Amino acid sequence: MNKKATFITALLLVVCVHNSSATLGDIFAWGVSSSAYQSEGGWNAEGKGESIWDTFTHANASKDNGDESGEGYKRYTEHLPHLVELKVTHYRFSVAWSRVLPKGTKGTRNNAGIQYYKNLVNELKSRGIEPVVTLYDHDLPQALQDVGGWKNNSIVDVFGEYANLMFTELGDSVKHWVTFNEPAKEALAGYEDGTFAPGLKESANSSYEVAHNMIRAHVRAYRLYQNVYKATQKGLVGINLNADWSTSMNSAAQRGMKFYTGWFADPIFGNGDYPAEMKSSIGSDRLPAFTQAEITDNGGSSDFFGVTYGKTYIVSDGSNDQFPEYSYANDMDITLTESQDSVETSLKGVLKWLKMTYSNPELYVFDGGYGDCGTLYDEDRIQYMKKSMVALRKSIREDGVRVGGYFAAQLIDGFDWTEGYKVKYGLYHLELGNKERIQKASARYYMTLIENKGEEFSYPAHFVPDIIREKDIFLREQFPRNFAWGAATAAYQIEGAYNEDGKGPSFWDTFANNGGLAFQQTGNVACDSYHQYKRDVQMLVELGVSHYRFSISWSRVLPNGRAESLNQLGVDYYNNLINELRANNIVPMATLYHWDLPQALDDIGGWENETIIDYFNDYARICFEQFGDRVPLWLTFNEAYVVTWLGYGIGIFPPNEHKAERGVYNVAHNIVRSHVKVYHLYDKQFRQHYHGRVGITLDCDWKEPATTGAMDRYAAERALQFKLGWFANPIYGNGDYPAEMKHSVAKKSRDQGLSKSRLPEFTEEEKKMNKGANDFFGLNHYTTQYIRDNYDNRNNYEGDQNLYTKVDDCWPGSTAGWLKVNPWGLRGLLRWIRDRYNNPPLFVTENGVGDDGTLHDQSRIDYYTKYTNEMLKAIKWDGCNVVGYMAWSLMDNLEWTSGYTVKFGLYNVNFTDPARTRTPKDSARWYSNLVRTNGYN
Ligand code: GBE
Repeated sequence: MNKKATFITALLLVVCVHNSSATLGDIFAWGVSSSAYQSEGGWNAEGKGESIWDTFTHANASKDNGDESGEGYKRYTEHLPHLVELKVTHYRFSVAWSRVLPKGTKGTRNNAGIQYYKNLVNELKSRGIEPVVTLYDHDLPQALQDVGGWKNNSIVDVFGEYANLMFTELGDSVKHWVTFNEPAKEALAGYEDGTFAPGLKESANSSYEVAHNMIRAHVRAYRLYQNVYKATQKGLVGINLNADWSTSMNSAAQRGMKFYTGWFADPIFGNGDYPAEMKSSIGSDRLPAFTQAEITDNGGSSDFFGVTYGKTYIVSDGSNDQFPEYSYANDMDITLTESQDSVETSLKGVLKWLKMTYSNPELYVFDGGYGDCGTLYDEDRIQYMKKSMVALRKSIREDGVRVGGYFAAQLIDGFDWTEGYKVKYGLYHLELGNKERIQKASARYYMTLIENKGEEFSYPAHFVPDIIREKDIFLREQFPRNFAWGAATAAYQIEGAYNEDGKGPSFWDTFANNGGLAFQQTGNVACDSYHQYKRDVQMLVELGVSHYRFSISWSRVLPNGRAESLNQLGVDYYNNLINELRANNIVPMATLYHWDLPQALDDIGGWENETIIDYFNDYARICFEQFGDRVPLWLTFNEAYVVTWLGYGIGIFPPNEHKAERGVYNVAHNIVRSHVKVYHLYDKQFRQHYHGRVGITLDCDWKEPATTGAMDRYAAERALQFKLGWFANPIYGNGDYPAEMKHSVAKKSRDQGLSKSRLPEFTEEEKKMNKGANDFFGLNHYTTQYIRDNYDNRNNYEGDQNLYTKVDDCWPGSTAGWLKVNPWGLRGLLRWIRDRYNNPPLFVTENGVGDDGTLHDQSRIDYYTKYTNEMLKAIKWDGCNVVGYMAWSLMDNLEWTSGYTVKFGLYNVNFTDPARTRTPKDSARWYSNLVRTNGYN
């Protein structure tokens, strides 16, 4: 090897070593961004003047506005813990010009507004966080707009005065200034297509004028700082520009880069003038010209290059007359289609292009942000940030780009300019009602990223729980052989014949006939299944299911609820139904109590009166005697929680009692004891003859902690214990109420000054009887909520839990207001039951979704597909002992207080037709296929 070659090798080595050893941590500012109009609210608080965004949003009352937004103005100190938690080194916020100068000009100073930003800066500094202050983020004072805004040349002076004020007031503490945020966006959206304030639909001519003055205003502020403040304050002044990328850098793409980014960047970072591509295409009559002095002044008028990177496009030359005359698109003359390339490509491409085009400026990377519907477990945003990091590392190490900092967008969900509150960008969720902030998974990712100084790290489970991470995997496997597929109904919802053949009234008959249901509807006829049970069974045959879950109407069998009133015609009805099922090889699963208490028993106190335990036992005995030879699966109760809480707590269901403090606990106590007694009755007297099995159906939504923090995890556990464990822990657990529940109610009771807990106690004997009083677990499941720890000062069943409950903004709704679609919740709940109750054999006894009854019910097919697939994951991956699944419901029916307005059926029922004709929906065909194939191939 000759000397020269060695020298070159050594040189290369030095260069390589230098690049690969560049650690992101050494050189990085790690920040997060926000912007005034998007987050401050307080739009007219303490002397703030109106901005063009106030005017623009107020012009259309039906649109969202930033009036209150996250109440950042009032609650800015609440940002601080988030910033500290993230361990950001820098926080970038923008000043609302009209908050410090209400009418924009220096004579209109508002001390309260100035003080607000001073306080914010001081609070940041005291926590070691450097402020990065943007002077202008789209919110021009309206008073300035009234005299022409950015089109009036005098705005350059006025902006200079505003900048001067901010440098004077805050400059001692602020080392990074950004004059403008994304000016190209405003020039185009505000003046040509009108989607941004001031909402003008003029032409590109206006956009060019506006941009011209923005550039001059930037230069004015920059030079002012250099001349007056730099020596003492020693800060940096830059600008933040947009940049998109294209899949290949052909001449059209190059023109596109110059039109969008170069428009501002060539004057400020390049030769001081507009790009040649723009000048030649637009022409001097439409593109304003800089004077020679301005060109000189423009060049080099920025200490750093802030860039908001966007998307990657496939770019080609535009075709003739594709765009309107005098439009920016026509001037630029390119055709864009969005490419599937990831942000990794766009960011790396953009940074390298900026380096090459503008002589290697120091770049501040302002994440464009990832907009979504606002889920708390925002894995997609994490993936987006992760890819950005890959690009950043490569840009620094392979392309030698100088990066001074990375800023995630945004700190908190807020007002998105064009999308209002529909699209969210925050690392922290903003609860629109109470303005609470909730840490999202992306915040956990970002704080870990900062901790690792931008290096790759393995992805800990605590960012996003595995059930959520695996939600988009579709499992193509079979259900176990002999898996029980069925459909479910309930007596009051389908039978009708409410006073026929000797049937006595239940308290739902009374409630409905007193006008308690929507539109004064009743179950008097319902689906007329009392007369059409053969058609019902035919539908089950069409579906190909092996099981039918129906309920027995207590007051049809025992009109006054008591054994003495046995009604043979009622017994005959169920015999007929059961025989018809058996004749068609369908296994009957009978629920003894699906909410329809005989009115006569309600008259003596219903479930509050413990004599009910014996009445229920007599009723159960009669059912076992009459039907037990042909019914192998029994459920004592449907949804003990609903019977208790809706009937006796919030009183929206009969008997409409409001006894949330104590009564509900007694009702639940009687229900558990009723179930246990009936279980032992069957066990002792019927099992040896009939070999059937007895369980109870409990309903529970999944309760996901809103964050993975310990307090929220305890809170979610508490929520599950209070709702499901209340009944399940005695029957499937240790025989007693859950420890969490006993503790919590006892404490609240003590705080209230009571000598004894409001929660009743089981005797030791009862606990022994409770424990194991089941042959299987019946679970109704529909939806999910997030849970946060939150002190609740009410002394009642809800207050005892100390929770804050919310749903995810991304979960689709349904016609049932309470039912948000969240399939992975089922898997979470099945695993929880597996862990808490020793993996009992479990039937999902109800699951389904409500709509308006359409025959083409794709949303129901989607719901069933995803929920059953999560159930399959629970079986295959988690070992949950799920043995069957009953779709709710076989047919549209009386949806309790909602009447016939919400439809859950696989079959449509025509309720205006006296014949109550049933028609299969698309979901019925879909379900029969699932049942036939027993899984997903
Ligand atoms: C089941 O309950 C029932 O067992 C079944 O009979 C019913 O048809 C099916 O779900 C569909 O709802 O004012 O709208 O918020 C909420 C599921 C009422 C649990 C809805 C009662 C959920 C309990 C009243 N809830 N339901 S509101």
